[in-house]
Amino acid sequence: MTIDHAHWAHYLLSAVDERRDVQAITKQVDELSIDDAYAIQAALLELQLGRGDTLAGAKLGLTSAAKQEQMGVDAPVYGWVPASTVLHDGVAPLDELIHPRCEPEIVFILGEDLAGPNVTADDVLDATDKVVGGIEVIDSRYEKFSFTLTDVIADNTSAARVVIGDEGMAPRDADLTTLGCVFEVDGTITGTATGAALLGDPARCVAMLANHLGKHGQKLEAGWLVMAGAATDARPLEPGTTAIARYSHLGSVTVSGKV
Ligand code: OOG
Ligand code: MG
Repeated sequence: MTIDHAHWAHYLLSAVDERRDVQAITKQVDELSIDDAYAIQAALLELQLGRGDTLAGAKLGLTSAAKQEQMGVDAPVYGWVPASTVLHDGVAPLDELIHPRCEPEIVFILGEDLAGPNVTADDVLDATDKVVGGIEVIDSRYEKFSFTLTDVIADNTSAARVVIGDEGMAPRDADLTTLGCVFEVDGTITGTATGAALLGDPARCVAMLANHLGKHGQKLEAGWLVMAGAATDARPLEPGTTAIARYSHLGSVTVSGKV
């Protein structure tokens, strides 16, 4: 069966615009390949850029055992970060979101382009200007926040909003594998992790993303932010919820949910 990429991109964008969850694509087609899923994701990004958005960066998802187990998907995924999704005040507009969740992120701010193939973790550190803490707000467009690998790829890996911390460090100022994070939601610690939870090394995750983009003739660009993926599971972001990610070396980042 031929998959109509533009159709499914419009389907997902209207779910965002109308703030409603929709049935997973794989419940409606016989087969959705990984290539088709990335083609839908690309068509969705084109629609967003066509509305005047720009690209602020890129992201990985499902790079930790915690996230893969929570979502029941066993492979990393790659997506885009439109500039309109970067929150500058740490306040997530819940009236624009469907059923958001929040999760801590180690974020690379690139000083140089990174183009695959053969990008290594060391190359990533060389190209990185700083490493900062962040919190991503994810918001699957699918019913019950439930999806298969290819569904979540098509849906730009549930990307919705992101808060970037204003402290940070040079990429080699501390070992990223032992960098610690304590995630606290409304005063309760819901998860703790170190950078090594991200496929052994967050920089390796970013290298995988650069190599993935290289296969499509694309690259990570200087000035972009790149999220390596959450190291703990995600938690609901509800009205009045405040989540804090406290990092060793990277300071703290806060997001709160507001209607
Ligand atoms: C998919 C997005 C995963 C991460 O950091 O693992 C992600 C999801 O869990 O909805 O952004
Ligand atoms: Mg994430």
